[in-house]
Amino acid sequence: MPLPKFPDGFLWGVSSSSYQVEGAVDEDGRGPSTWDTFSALPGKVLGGDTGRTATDHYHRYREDVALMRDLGVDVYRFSVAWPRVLPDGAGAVNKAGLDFYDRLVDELCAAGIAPAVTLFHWDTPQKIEDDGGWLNRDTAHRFADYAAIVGAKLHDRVRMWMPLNEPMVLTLFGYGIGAHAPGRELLFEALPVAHHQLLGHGLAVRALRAAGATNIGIANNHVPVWPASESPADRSAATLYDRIVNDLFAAPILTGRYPTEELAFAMPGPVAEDLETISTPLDWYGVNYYAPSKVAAPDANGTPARIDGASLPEGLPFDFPLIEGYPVTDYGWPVVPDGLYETLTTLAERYGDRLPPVYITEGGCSYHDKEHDTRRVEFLDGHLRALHRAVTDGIDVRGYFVWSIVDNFEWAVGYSQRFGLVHVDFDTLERTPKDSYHWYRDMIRAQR
Ligand code: IFM
Repeated sequence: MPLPKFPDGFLWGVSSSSYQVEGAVDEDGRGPSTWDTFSALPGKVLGGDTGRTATDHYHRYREDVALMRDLGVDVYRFSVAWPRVLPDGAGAVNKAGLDFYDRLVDELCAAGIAPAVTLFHWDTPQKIEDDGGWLNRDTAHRFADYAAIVGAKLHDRVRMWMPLNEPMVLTLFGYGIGAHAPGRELLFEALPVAHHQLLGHGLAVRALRAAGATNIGIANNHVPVWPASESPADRSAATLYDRIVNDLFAAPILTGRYPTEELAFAMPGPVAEDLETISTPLDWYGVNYYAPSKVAAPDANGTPARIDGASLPEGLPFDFPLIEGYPVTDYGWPVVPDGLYETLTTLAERYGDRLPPVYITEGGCSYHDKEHDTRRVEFLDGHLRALHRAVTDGIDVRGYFVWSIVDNFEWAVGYSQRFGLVHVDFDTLERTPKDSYHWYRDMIRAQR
């Protein structure tokens, strides 16, 4: 059955990020990022994979833009690598690095594709990390300086801006449990990382506007949190997790407040003043949705919690039992299209008219099929039907971006997971569109 019609003007897009696709990590003056450092450490990334070559998008961007043009997307969301523009994170601009994005934006515009720019998708300049990284308040100001530089160069052609991608992941996985760069295991001591990213976001929104940029949002990931049981212990663990993964990153931006007094108290100040900057009004709000999480209180026997099959450090007040009764992707994530509907209705309930128009800035799945990825087609079809229900119920959603246009470097699991509409042979770098690419192309045509 064809998908129901989405509202006129609904944007169809695809997403990627710099470290996951670009490669060329030491070309044309790019400085090192935390992901170069982290992925070079033995045992940090599955198979010892790194983003050194990735999909070689830095050299093959014309081929990738041509694939997107033939796909018929309205918009391409990509990220600018901070260490490509400012090799030390601050100071002298690396013109060759900035020129790469200038050429990419021109190529997209010539293909009739609107550029949507993320300024930070986790590849912190190593020098910034050496100076304290996101635990250091000064990083928020350096980030805003960088935003001003990119804004000044590209604002005349970029259609959508998002300073940050998924600040929750950098906070929890990067600084909380050490599964991502920079590999710190600070548990709750990582909370200042959330505050400094949020402050950096607010400062960057203002810097972008001052540079002439318009249409600014954020790409925040949201997770429906399901308590493992009705027991008070499981319910309270789930509520705490929900506050941390969802509201901690949405409430300050949308309401100018932290979701709980305890969280506000854990943040470095001046918190009230910073919240005014953080809640600088946005033009839209981006939601990345993949799957719900089931949350329980920690195991009474002290068995360490596990997530996605990996052990978590001791001392966390949650455990993550498997969600059963749903198909799973090849990454083991449950396929729950209704979770997208739940995410959107929860956001609308919690934030009401403070929630600006929404874009789904990421949605997708990892399957290993090279060409005939029927399961990805079913995944996308199901999620778009759930999204349509939310739109019909009155939630103002204005676009959907598939993660991702091509298979790419999937962080701590390297090249073992494939999220692309286009298969990449990581030996030859040959691109082969999958069935889902053709399905998405036909669906977009039918929507017009
Ligand atoms: O690959 C990531 C992306 O970088 C951020 N959102 C989730 C994707 C799939 O894990």
